[in-house]
Amino acid sequence: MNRTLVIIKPDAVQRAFAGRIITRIEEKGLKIVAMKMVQLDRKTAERLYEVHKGKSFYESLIDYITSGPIVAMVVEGRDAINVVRKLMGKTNGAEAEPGTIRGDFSTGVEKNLVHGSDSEESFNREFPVLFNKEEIISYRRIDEEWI
Ligand code: DAT
Ligand code: MG
Repeated sequence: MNRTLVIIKPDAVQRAFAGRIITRIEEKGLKIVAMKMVQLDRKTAERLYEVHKGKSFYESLIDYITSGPIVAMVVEGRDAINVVRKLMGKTNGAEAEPGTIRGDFSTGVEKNLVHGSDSEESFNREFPVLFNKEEIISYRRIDEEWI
């Protein structure tokens, strides 16, 4: 079992894909243990994306991620980090496989709908940018023993 931080990015909220993205996570058998809609200020966005500071796309990425509401989630399950990365598809929507979220709904490299932590270390760094520990809810889903 591990946890990952998932963000439904501003383009996905604007294009009304939030529900479909949540559904894919749920139907895969992963469990949402925290969720909220927020609009990031620049300071928070800079913390979230600090590993990209100095890259050519950094300023544009901060403009984009702060441009509208996002839905942030903590998702739990067996190998959740890798499973979510597979559901998302490659960073560039034009290269992402059909059947993945980015492969089905995006052709962009920046406007690519969704974020998922890429490692446990990234999750541990990203999670406190958006959530307090108290916001995680421990509960059993009734289908857990079947997944
Ligand atoms: P991922 O979101 O697949 O983990 P990443 O961590 O390399 O990808 O980059 C973070 C975000 O930055 C990515 O979702 C979109 C943006 N980005 C990455 N590479 C980019 C590029 N070459 N041009 C513009 N935006 C880029
Ligand atoms: Mg990344």
